[in-house]
Amino acid sequence: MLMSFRWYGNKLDKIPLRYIRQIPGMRNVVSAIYHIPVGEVWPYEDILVLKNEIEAAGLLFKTVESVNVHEDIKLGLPTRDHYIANYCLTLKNLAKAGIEVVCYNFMPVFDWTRTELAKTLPDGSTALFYDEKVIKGLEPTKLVEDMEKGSNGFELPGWEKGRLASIKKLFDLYKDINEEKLFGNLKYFLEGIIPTAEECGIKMAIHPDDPPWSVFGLPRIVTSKANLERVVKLVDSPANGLALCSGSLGANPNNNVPEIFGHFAKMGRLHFAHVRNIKIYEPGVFSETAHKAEDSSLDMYAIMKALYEADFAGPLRSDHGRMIWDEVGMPGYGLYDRALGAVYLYGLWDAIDRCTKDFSKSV
Ligand code: DNO
Repeated sequence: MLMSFRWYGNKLDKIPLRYIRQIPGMRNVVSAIYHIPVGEVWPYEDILVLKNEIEAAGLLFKTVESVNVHEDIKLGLPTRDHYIANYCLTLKNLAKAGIEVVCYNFMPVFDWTRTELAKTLPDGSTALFYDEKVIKGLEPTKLVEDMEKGSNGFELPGWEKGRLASIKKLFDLYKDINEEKLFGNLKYFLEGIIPTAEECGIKMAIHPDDPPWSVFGLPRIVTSKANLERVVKLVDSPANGLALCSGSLGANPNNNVPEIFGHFAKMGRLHFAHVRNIKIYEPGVFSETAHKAEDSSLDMYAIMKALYEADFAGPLRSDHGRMIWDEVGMPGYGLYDRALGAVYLYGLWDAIDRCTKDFSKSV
């Protein structure tokens, strides 16, 4: 397991790399090139500048999150071939710079969705919160406004201004796209990029939909074990893998998160793990929480054990954290709680490792 931390680069992120380096056990940075619009090729030189900066801080840069997929690809428009060709060029440039895993998602229009960015929890910390009832009564454009207002002045990942400017037009275009069509468009995309990924040694990792159900009537397909199984078989190659996210999948209590992590890790298709906890209050209503089981709905120990038992060697990052200790940061992506989260996960991993090894020595 390669303990990792997401960083938005020196322009968008206010956390210095040297702080990240001081988190015990932290080795790898997950980042991206943010100034290139979705669909355009990431220049090799820009990737190299980022890599050099990260390496100069004593960290590795092996994982990219995300190379976003142009909406025309998800919609299956004729222009998709151009964007797929560009995507392949970006993958080649990333591979040349030593990147091993590329995360992406296939959610129409919106990336992750929340109805509140700073819900106060009983201990006074704030966390991201989702309430399906609120979504039902909301115009999508109002949600975009609310996300922007609550962002503490940061540009939220997946909620970049340019991408959401033409939201009304996008909703019209998606009218005829149901889940089956979206699966077809994902297959077409994978058929276009996986040969390049194989050739240059990149492992593609699709992120589950967050939350894992349809939002505003838009189709969402990366939602359950059965659908994940279908995704990895669309193009049956080890390069076509998953970035499983416990908080995204776990928002649906029918998803057995440790079992799903273990299953795909053993299959060799889990290329990236996002591990965080959530608390489900009622169906479709959840907030993000600290990792301890008594505060939340998911079992971090069971998830880490499933990864350990599958010999998971890929990058793993703590995910959205709460805002604690008066930190003012990008919602979900402050320093303190994500650092606590990473160390909690590392502690579990070490304890599982020690128990396993000490036990095997004593028999
Ligand atoms: C949000 C993240 C997502 C994720 C993308 C992957 O905080 O989990 O934006 O990076 O969906 O492409």
